[in-house]
Amino acid sequence: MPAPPGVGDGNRDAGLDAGDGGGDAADAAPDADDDFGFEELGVPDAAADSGTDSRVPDRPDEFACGEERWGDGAHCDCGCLVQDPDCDDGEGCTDASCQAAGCDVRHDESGAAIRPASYTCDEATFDSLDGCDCGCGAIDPDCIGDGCTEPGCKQDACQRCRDDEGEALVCTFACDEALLGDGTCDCGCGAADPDCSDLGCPEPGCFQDMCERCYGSEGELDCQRGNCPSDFKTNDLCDCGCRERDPDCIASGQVCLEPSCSASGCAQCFDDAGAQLICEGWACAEEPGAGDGCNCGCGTADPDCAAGDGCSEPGCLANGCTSCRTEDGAPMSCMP
Ligand SMILES: [Ca+2]
Ligand SMILES: [Ca+2]
Ligand SMILES: [Ca+2]
Ligand SMILES: [Ca+2]
Repeated sequence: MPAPPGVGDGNRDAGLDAGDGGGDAADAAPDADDDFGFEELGVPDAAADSGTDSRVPDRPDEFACGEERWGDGAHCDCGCLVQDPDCDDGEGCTDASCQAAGCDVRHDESGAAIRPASYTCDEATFDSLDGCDCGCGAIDPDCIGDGCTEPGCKQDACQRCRDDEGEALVCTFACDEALLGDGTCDCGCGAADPDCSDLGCPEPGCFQDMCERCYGSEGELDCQRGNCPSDFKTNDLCDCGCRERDPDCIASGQVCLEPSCSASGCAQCFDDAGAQLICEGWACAEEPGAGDGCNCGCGTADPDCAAGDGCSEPGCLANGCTSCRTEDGAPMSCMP
């Protein structure tokens, strides 16, 4: 199915892919054959690091660039006296003001970022703590752990986005910019379309009566109600994939409207035909929906449970449960 003009122009993906590459570089950091010898610097083994990315070693004192530049997961910082774990294996360089393949941000002897000639946005926006500027031809060091350079690109970290003529774009609007304010209410684009007069919805896959065109993460969708059970807004379970917000999801903060979507916090998940799917977060050894009875307390609902029966929170008890577990996941009686 071809992507519609509004969605999936590849920019977002391209940027994310680049970020992945940076993260992968962390694998290379603890290598024993590294030029700088992490062992000599007393950098603890990556496995002992308790940070969010356990592969990134602690920042050595010798690292001459801003501490947020070390192992940010996206940008290879060069000229920092110590090899940045974000640099791919064999790329980057460490001498002040050096230049090498793979460098995303170069730094001078003071550790300050050097603005490259390829940076096309106003120079005052470069590394000035004024927010992450995207689409500037080169990375703005204000972007930490994300950010993209191609004109028209958009990523979560971007605070200002631009097209190839330098005109401002709405970073959070994932559909074609031309759809903003064109007189037709576009929904599911990640940001509100003024054509919807506040009666549309921004979440990918969402539907409201006002919507005239609807988009999901893969492209345009029919503008129509989802196929969840008719009581999904009042059944006390967070239903996901229903195209409309379920008030039951407010407690979990979950907004997962696109059919077949799944996220932690979803108690029940549905596809576009209304068939129930296994949500993320299933925590029991039994297979959900395997026909082996209604397993309760498994983190998400077991489709084997009859409508209105069963429960998903560990430690819960409900009608129809054939197996139950404690808050710690241990088996327990289903008798109240
Ligand atoms: Ca970095
Ligand atoms: Ca900036
Ligand atoms: Ca529109
Ligand atoms: Ca519900």
